[in-house]
Amino acid sequence: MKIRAVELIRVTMPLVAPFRTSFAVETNRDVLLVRVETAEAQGWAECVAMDSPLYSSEYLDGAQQVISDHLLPRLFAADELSGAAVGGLLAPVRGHRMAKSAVETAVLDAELRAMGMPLSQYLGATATEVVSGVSVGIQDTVPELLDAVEEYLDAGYARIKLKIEPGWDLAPVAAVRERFGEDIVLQVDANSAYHRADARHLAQLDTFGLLLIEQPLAEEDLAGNVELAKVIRTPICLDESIVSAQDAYEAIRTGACAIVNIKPGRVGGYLESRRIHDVCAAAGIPVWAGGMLETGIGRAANLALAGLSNFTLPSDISASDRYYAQDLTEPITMTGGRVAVPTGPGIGIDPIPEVVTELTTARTVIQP
Ligand code: NPQ
Ligand code: MG
Repeated sequence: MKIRAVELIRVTMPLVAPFRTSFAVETNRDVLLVRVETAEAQGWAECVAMDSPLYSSEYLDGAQQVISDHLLPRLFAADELSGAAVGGLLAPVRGHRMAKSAVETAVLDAELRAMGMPLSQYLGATATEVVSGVSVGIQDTVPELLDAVEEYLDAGYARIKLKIEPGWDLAPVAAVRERFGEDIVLQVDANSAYHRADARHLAQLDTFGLLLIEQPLAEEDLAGNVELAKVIRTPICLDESIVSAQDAYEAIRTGACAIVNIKPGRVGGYLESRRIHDVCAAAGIPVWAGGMLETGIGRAANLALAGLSNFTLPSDISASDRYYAQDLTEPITMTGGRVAVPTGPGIGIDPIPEVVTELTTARTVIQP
């Protein structure tokens, strides 16, 4: 396989409601789509970096520049390109995993479409549907939070994740438990908003029967989680801290986490995601599929991955309408708390050209 051209498309997606986390309030999701053209097929992927480097150090303009100036030239220079070869070709470039993931996924999608093979099959997924959870942003008041949670439970979501930060943690969690009872599956995500010194405070969450607490401490503070785990009983799950299979191995070995959230963008792609899945499976550590407010393009690919056997906890893969009134693809839907794994070749879904055109803010074509 050889690449003929790559198109980089920037799209702005209005969110159905602002999404507030401990690091930002988003009202629009800026997205970078990567379209790879080969003689046999085209492949699509979505770069999950945010417009600002607030979730992690990557951001969209930076990712786009790395893709055009540093990643694509290395792929153009290769004689026989395949999805599996991309990782090795891009390895000399340090970091920039979200950029690498988008490029690798688009190449893989083109290859699999040409072969007629679904990504789920290529990755070794066995499930045909994935348990769907929802991530609920920080609200201005507890009553507003309760309304939001009620709406998602009524819609059928199988698990609720509350975003937390200092000042928005014990009271909202207590109120949700009080209102909806012990039976709802509930977890929290701090996006690195706490410090080691908050251990005693976080231990107060133990009374609420949470499935897990996600990324309580700074990305770099693996050892802090080992200390925290001695003080709290709620299982610690890492998101931002795990950017490779090596990290996952180290975090598990040292006791920094009991659960891992896998986001392909964060770790450099679907193949590294599978390696993390395998490392965790071998260690008896459950994993689940995270989300980065993807459009249907990224969401479809995440579903393929989430079909692997050690994805045993509910995902952050919600329906399209959780975030977007109009998705770039046919909407991904949730019924009975589950979302279907796509069955078509490659990522199994196509962007709707008119919708992409309407929401596009910039596009460039890069050729060998
Ligand atoms: C998480 N996602 O698990 C992330 C963080 C996150 C669904 O909670 C724009 C782009 C806004 C990416 C907000 C969920 C975002 C974003 C939050 C990612 O930590
Ligand atoms: Mg998270």
